[in-house]
Amino acid sequence: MGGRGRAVRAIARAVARSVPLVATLVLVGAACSKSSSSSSAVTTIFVQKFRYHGMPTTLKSGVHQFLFENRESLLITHEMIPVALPAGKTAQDIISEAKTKGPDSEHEWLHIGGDFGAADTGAGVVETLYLPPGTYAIACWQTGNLGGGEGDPHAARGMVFQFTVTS
Ligand SMILES: [Cu+2]
Repeated sequence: MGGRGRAVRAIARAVARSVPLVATLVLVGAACSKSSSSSSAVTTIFVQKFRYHGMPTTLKSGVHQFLFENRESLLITHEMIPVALPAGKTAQDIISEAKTKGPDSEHEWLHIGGDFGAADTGAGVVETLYLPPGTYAIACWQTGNLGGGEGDPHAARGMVFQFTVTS
């Protein structure tokens, strides 16, 4: 597991240096094939038109690895920040708070994996998370508009996806 952890960090550094996505995908595959753990699948999640695609609504508790890709057609920065939803809260609460309080509303939510890096159009970021059972969401509080300029945080525009982790 330690070797794999180093590989994951190496991939994260490679992504940070904006190595082309194809190379990143090959590295992810190599890291995956060496692992004997059953919880090592890499789930690809991509964003298009301010919506997350490919994120399961239910996951088993454990270590999960996600490749978050920005597949917009125009230049923009997106992020995939995993947060825990307190009892009674839903993705709609994240959207509502982002609408009324703006980008700072991000800090109202418990960040379960820290602040993962953002991805510009054409790039990807690998996120490794330990997920205990519970209710979570991924969301984006970036404020750019497609092709340039600034606007409401993307969470206010609906870029939030809720999911459940079971034991
Ligand atoms: Cu975004």
